[in-house]
Amino acid sequence: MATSLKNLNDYKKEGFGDISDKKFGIVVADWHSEITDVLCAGAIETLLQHGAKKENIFRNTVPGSFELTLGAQFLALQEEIDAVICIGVVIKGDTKHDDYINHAVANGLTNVSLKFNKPVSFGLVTTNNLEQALDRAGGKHGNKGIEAAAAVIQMLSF
Ligand code: RBF
Repeated sequence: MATSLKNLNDYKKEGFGDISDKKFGIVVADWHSEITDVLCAGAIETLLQHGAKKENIFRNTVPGSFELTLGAQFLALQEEIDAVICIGVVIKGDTKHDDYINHAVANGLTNVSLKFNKPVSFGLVTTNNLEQALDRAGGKHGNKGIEAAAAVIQMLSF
């Protein structure tokens, strides 16, 4: 699995604190699961590399990216969860569904983060086609799941 996760070193690690006792919720959308699974693996690997314990990482699945917000809220509501990582892939189609979903998720996750005062990351890959999404899930543009995990780690030591 690790070999498929590229650009592992492309984010800044300065200021990352100890996360060995932190608990992480991950919400993964089932749409385009062949891609969201790779993004999620990148996020989990990053957490482990920075010292998180396997038993403190809780992965949950939602049907599609639109449901990421409620999934994030369910997790953020749990006192023991310190941060939430959200993973989805929305690919543009013939209609404007992508616009509605993407804006709803961006606004929704911002609201959850502010409401619960916890880091909630936006690991939503929004692309024009499948190839662009694959490029961002272990392809030439790295793995955006890694960045989504790195973002919450950094915010935990804000
Ligand atoms: N969910 C995704 O995570 N990625 C998509 O690319 C995606 N495309 C969709 C396209 C259409 C036309 C519709 C109606 C839904 C799509 N969904 C997608 C599912 C959406 O996030 C949500 O799960 C469903 O609308 C049910 O609330």
